[in-house]
Amino acid sequence: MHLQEIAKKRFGRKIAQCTNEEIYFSLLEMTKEMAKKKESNKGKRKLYYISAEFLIGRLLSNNLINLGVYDEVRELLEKNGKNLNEIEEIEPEPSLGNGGLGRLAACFLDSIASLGLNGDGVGLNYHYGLFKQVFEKNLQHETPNPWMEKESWLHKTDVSYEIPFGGFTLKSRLYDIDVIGYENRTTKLHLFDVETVDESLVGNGIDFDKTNIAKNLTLFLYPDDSDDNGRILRVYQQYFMVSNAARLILDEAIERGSNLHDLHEYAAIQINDTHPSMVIPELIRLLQQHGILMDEAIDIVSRTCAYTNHTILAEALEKWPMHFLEQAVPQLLPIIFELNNRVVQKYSDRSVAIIDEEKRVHMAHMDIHYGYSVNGVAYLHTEILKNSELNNFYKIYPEKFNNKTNGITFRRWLLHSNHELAALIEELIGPDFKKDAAELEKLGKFVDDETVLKRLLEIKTAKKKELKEFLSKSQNITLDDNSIFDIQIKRLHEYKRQQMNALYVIHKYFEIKAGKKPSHPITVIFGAKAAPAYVIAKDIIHLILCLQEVIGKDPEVAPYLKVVMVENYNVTLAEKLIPAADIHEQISLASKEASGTSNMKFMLNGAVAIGTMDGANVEMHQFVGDDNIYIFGESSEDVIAHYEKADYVSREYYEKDKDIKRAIDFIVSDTMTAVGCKENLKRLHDELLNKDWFMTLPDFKDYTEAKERIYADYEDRMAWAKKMLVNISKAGFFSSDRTIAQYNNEIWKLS
Ligand code: 26Q
Repeated sequence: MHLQEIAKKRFGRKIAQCTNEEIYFSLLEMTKEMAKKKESNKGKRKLYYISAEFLIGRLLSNNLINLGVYDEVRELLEKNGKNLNEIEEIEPEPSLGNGGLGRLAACFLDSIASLGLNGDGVGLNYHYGLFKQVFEKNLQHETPNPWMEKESWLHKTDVSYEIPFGGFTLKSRLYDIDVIGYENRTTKLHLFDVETVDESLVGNGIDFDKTNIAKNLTLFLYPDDSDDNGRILRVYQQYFMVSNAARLILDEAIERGSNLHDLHEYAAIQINDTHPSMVIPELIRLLQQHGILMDEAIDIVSRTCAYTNHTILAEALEKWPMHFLEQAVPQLLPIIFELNNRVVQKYSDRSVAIIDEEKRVHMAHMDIHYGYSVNGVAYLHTEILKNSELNNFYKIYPEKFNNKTNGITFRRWLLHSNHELAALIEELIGPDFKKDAAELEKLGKFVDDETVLKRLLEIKTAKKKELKEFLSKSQNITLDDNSIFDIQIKRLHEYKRQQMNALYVIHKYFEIKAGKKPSHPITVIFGAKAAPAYVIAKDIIHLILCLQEVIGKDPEVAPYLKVVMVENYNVTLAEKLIPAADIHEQISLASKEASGTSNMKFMLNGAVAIGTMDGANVEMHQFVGDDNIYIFGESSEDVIAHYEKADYVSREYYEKDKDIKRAIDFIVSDTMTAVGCKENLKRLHDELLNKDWFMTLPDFKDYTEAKERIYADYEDRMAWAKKMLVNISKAGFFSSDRTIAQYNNEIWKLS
């Protein structure tokens, strides 16, 4: 290691005399150099994971861990009076994703590199990424997040293409980030950018001129998690991404010996949700330009592309109005028409057409007809796709459908975020779990070992204290580390039902006022960004922030119950919150959460879930059994039946259940309107009373009972520690190394 030489050369000083910032830049340079020396896989068939989002988080510590030099660096710095944790804090977090889908793509790259597979990621280099969230007067506001600094993990390359749009072309530029695998090779994250982008276009908050495509194309990530507020700018972004990706794929294939007729032997393309779906017609267009006829071009592309679905919310399945495509990418229209004609001629069922009667193009339909694989992201999710949501397609192509339950990288979510727990595990079962997550099962033999259980509890307490200190310094939040940390962190969406958790808080507030004090104080922690245009989601944030203030100021309740909403929830905060959690909330309306991935991170860190039978919770439940997860609520079958029969009336629950009425009415009480905005609170009150589309009220009673059970069980510390241990020992299945090995064996078949 030559950190000292780099520091000397760059700053003319010894490490001990450098500022933390100077050390950070020296480490950046050192890591980048070490990455360059690592080999990447040069096999024949190469994977291109195309995704509009790669929520990679900070990279320094993970890279040091994966290079195997973390401890060495930490010790060297310590000897020189420096602290690596403080240096980590200097790195800005690239916010190139909204939530689960983007973070999954980042975990997948880590696993692809660590398993030494031949595969790269391809996406866009958003200058401001996702907005930064600021709270003012208990409301969310959005500001830009300028994460790119003069010196960062990005390498400028000499790859550049002319990308044609309706009426103009844009010149692209490729930037690469090295993805360093664990003790293995590297791959690349390719991020395309436009040379003409102009950051001064951004005015108030995150407002900017939406029409100036040359200047705005890669300014922001579309800040929308699953509500279809699609705008034409997003079409421009998507086409820019896939046209660049397609050129890169063809260039690389040709360079490695392909004659393009055999493209599928050189490339596998994974389409991450429908955001990159235009790669299908674009590749066909480019193959035609290389002299390949339509029939064959379609055949080649269909052997190359595979599609992953991440949602069953109908409103989130992208359908672009034809006139958007006509304006932005007219060159694709003849191809999309042809693809649709072939479908319509073959199948009389209109529901499987690509273009519908309202002249909207259904991107997922194109993927399913012209891709060779369609996968869901958890067992239940895939079953719902096959049996209801995409049943008409499943009937045509049963062989294309398969499940790939999501996973997370244990490097970031255990080795990095919880060194203490990783060290204990290593002491108990040796180091093999770092490469083979299934090894965690071996922890099972310690379930009755009191010394081990006590150490688990000590580590949890230490992580709670660490979080307390961090939030106190960074957000001026005071936590009681003797309280139960009950955490819900994820994008704000009605189907994820943060509002149900908030209603429970109100319920508990009344119970405490009535003298029913919990044995342990409870801290309910939220972290969530709402899409700027998603009004009800923002109202729910407002409700939570108002509750935080009301309860915080109430001397009767505050010693027993605290609500905290952390500002600007992101990957870095998740890394600090998850290891500190006692309880995690996975309370989506059954059938709506495709998988969830924070559930896996919490489990791995020894937190216990309260959740519905939804997404990957179903598999977690199967692994840990009834004693180690708190399941409540209606089943996905019942929920789907309610929607089919349209028989749910929220007001009936409000009228017949006194607890529900009391909690809902509190939202518009004088106590609340004294700290909040009456209009917002009233709108949310009306929504719950008259609509409640995601059925919080039918599950409320069951949820309350499950909460009481889980809090009561927390009191028996040894029994609780046993639950923690069982959760950790069963988390191995949720390693993204397992997920990626399955993608490779069953879909990509890389050579
Ligand atoms: C769609 C249309 C227009 C604009 C934006 C969008 C859009 C943007 C982001 C649609 C969806 C997303 C993100 C979806 C997402 O994060 N889904 C989550 O994916 C995770 C990984 O598979 C799952 O664990 C979660 O259950 C799922 O919600």
